[in-house]
Amino acid sequence: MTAEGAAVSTRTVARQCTLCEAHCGILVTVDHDKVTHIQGDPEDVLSHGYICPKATALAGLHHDPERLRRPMRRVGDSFEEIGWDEAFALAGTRLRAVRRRHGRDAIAMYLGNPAAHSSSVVYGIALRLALLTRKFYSASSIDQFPQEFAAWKMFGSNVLMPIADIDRTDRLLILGANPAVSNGSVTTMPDARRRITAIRRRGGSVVVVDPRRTETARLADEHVAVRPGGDPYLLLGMLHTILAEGVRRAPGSIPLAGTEELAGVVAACTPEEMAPRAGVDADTIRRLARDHAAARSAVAYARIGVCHQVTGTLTHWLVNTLNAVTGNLDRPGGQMFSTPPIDAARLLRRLGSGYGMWSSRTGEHASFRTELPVVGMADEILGDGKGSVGPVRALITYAGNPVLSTPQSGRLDDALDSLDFFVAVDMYITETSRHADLILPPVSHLEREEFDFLFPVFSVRNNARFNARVFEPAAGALEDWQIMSRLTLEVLPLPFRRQSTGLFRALLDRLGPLRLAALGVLIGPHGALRRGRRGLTLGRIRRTRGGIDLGPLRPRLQSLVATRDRRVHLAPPEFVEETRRLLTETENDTGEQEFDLRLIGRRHLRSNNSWLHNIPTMVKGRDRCTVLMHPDDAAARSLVHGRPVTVRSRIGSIVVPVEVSDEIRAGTVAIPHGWGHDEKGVGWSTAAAHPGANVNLLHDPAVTDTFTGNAAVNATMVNVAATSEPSMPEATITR
Ligand SMILES: Nc1nc2c(c(=O)[nH]1)N[C@H]1C(S)=C(S)[C@@H](COP(=O)(O)OP(=O)(O)OC[C@H]3O[C@@H](n4cnc5c(=O)[nH]c(N)nc54)[C@H](O)[C@@H]3O)O[C@H]1N2
Ligand SMILES: Nc1nc2c(c(=O)[nH]1)N[C@H]1C(S)=C(S)[C@@H](COP(=O)(O)OP(=O)(O)OC[C@H]3O[C@@H](n4cnc5c(=O)[nH]c(N)nc54)[C@H](O)[C@@H]3O)O[C@H]1N2
Ligand code: SF4
Ligand SMILES: [Mo]
Repeated sequence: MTAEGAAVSTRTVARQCTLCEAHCGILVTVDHDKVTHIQGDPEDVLSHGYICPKATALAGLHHDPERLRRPMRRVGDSFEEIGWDEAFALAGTRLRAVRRRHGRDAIAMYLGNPAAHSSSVVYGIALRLALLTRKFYSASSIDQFPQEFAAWKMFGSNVLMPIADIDRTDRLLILGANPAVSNGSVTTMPDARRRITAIRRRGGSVVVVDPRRTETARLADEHVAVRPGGDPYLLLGMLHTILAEGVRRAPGSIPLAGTEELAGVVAACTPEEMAPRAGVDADTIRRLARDHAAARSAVAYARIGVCHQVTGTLTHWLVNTLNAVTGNLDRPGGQMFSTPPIDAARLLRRLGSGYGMWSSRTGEHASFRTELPVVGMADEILGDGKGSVGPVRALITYAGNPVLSTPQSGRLDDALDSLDFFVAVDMYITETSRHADLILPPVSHLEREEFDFLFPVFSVRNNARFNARVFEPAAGALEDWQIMSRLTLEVLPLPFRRQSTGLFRALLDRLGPLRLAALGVLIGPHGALRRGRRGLTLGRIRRTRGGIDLGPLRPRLQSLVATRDRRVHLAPPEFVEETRRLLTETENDTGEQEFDLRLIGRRHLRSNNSWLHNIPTMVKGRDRCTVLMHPDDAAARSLVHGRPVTVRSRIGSIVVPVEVSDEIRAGTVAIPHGWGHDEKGVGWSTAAAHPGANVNLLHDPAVTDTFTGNAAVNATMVNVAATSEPSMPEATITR
């Protein structure tokens, strides 16, 4: 599309922002080869013109001189540019040597968050399959593993994570999510603020359960300042009240199994019993239950705040169960499943969960989804004499910065240096990739042309949108999928390697994610193969500016459910057993009086996990890597707003400014993740000038969700004291 009336050199391209799950539609205006403006696309069928401040960072990223454009090979303490052919040959030789000497499990792979935001991810999975390694990790094990595990046990497949139909609900109960900032996750809701406000405007109500009075809580009718980790008790108390008053089933929905067992376990969970554990009074628990049951439609939606708890899986089970027993499962305004153009959930639901197929070398963690929890990655590399397999000797990271993103007791730095070979597929020299022997940078997000496989599955409305290229890739530049495909060829056990590589390469180059997407759309539920001439093709989606709206979510669990008896399981035995065990546990006494505050996380509108801090507009203004603390807690420690403090846990300590505010529950403190850019040798100077501190140095990798090994970074006990650290300037914090 070319803007009318503008000079010929100016053009505007409609595409999506691929920085977070919301995937908002954007209009990118370019003058010659420079982005001059990015705005929301009012014609986008999902985001209707909304964007957050991060969207403009796409321009900063594209033009960032520090973004890598050529492969970099380590020489001593620095890097030098090399050609692609040389780079892949080097990767191939070194990876194959490691495999020959130490076996296939000696090569590990970490797949990071941004990989999921590009259809290139399917080629990442191909590489993973070609490696045949059991040491595979991803951001999912510091993210939604608990949600997937609960879905597997209840609906028969981990891919069947229900989403909140917030555009039609009459009552929204949010636990441990801050969509006003995150714009939704595993429920894609661009412009969450407007969508949440709309619930109230149409006469519905919104309740936010969160230890912090968040940006979302400020939009709600009610904020319930739960104790961190208190959610399962709150939900058990609510279920006790509801079951005493009778289970409802969504009309036309599939049978629910296990209601009696469920009633058995919640019988003892009176609101009075649960109140002290939840940190919420009994009357509130009872009222929240009755309001949820009485609403015309209602949906409980929980996300990262509760995933990052030792009770992550249990809480997501209780959330789904609360929706089911109030007749809100698979029903408009409740918890639903999408019907996306590429029906990934339907295609993948029979694959099995890969739970317990193998375990970590220490035996501590079982595989899930055929991967191991990332909290154990440093251990796996460093080895420790325990375990039956040798340590990991080589690593491939793809779009990940685990040094900042994952708790590894601060040992990942050392672990990465001890590897025989490390290749990072990343466009920056980060806290992680600075340890690599080879860095392979993909094109910038604006040089990609693709069709998203994943997030339409989690959208609040069915839709099909194409992502157009703003710039042609620079000469010789490669997309992630091309890098993945070349690495795959290098590690495949090909006969006559030299001769056959050319042939396979030509084949893979011809395929590509776009061709796969075209096929997926064609055979999908809206595709031309099923719907005839009115049906979708990739070409039609591509030609439709702003995408195609495919209507509201439709009840479809009956056709998706993958349990053997085709019923929804409300009382999986292992969840019931774990609940009984928790209920007999006396108050969480860690025996560590020394650590008297509970540390949780928080996200900010201008941050995106570990990697937007090199864009000046994303770090300007106030210091955001602060420890947020209640005035009573600050006063008890004589701490002054804005001054540096030392936050210490059992395993580490960091120095950050203290931010005093009554928006956080007393006894709780919050620090954002993704900071700590002051490591030697990183290639992002703006980030390094606004370093913040790495909160994951405080979190204990041994503290995980009981069922999945997902990192439980909202369950860490810390203490906070004034520091005399001389290097720390006093921060300006404006509110
Ligand atoms: N304490 C604490 N830790 C957390 C969290 C928390 O709440 N608290 N949240 C967790 C969550 S939910 C997540 S998802 C993880 C995320 O953690 P990671 O998986 O490490 O993901 P990012 O931090 O987003 O890192 C992205 C890296 O990918 C690179 N990159 C960006 N785009 C591309 C691309 O298109 N291609 C390639 N090849 N590289 C790219 C960036 O330069 C950056 O180095 O962090 C987790 N860590
Ligand atoms: N701006 C921005 N947007 C993002 C990201 C980002 O880094 N920045 N990251 C993206 C990613 S990878 C993800 S996974 C999503 C996450 O999306 P959200 O789940 O919405 O993430 P958070 O904003 O971290 O919200 C978690 C909330 O849980 C609360 N919490 C902590 N502990 C508990 C507890 O025990 N109980 C309850 N009830 N609440 C608790 C925290 O106070 C916080 O408000 O966001 C995505 N969007
Ligand atoms: S919410 Fe912001 S970062 Fe996320 S897709 Fe929309 S514009 Fe991009
Ligand atoms: Mo995430």
